[in-house]
Amino acid sequence: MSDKRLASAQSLDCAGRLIDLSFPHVMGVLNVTPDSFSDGGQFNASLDDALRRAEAMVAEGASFIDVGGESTRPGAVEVSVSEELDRVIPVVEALSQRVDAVISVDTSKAAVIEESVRAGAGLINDVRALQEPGALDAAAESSVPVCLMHMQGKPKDMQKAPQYERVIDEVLAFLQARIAACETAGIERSRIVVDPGFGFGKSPGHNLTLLNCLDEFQGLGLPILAGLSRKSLLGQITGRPVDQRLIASVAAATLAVYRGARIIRAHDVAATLDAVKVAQATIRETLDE
Ligand code: 7PJ
Repeated sequence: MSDKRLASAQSLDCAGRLIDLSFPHVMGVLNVTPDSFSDGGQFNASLDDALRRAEAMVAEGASFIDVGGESTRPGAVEVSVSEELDRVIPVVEALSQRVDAVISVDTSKAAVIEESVRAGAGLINDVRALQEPGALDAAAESSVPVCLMHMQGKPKDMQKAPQYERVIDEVLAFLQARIAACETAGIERSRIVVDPGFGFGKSPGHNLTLLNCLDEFQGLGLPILAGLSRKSLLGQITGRPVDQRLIASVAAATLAVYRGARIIRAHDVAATLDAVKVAQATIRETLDE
């Protein structure tokens, strides 16, 4: 098919697990920050909860589980390396042995990248696009793919006054520069995924332009990941609080896949996967199975 939306179909080798990108995948979100579990952060209960939650998301069809030990929500403060290691590594170790999915780690820190890959992670998802000290080399020395995300500013104040001349061009230029930096460091293009970073230093208008023009990112020739699940943009559009954004999240996921995203990062895996299948079937104008 000559459709431009299928031009970058390829596969990702995630520590031995092959992800076929000729169809879109869902990445389930697993936060392991202390406030994300009902016990208030007590270690064993957290680990158990994390495992159960991950297993449920895989049963719903998640191909990736994205483990995050640092909150990057607007206004969030940074955590120390040792704190992040303590939160993330036991979960990655347990999940990589017990869960039938690629374990992705949402981190920017070199030490967390190194230890996560050693513990069995199959993808590094960095909202800072490997710009922190040592992160590029740590990722290069591993053999797993990396997701490079665009962010303007830092989580602490990124939503205060986001500004762009032309948001698409600037996000594209940033990603191109980070792809070049990766290649120079020895990370081949076959290991790179890109993400415009919805909600990371962007106004509602910037986010909507990026979503509507997501297909322009296909010119990079790399798989596109999109994360819109429950984000404040959807609250601004619908007027709904974060716990009532499922339907808006599913609508946004559908649009993202229709515009070329291959991996959708989402909290609600089953619903998102159905949406992704509708978008994919529409792109192909046929059923895959
Ligand atoms: C994203 C992420 C995203 C990638 C978060 C939240 C904020 N990683 N980590 N893309 N968002 N690659 O889920 O609301 O959009 S944390």
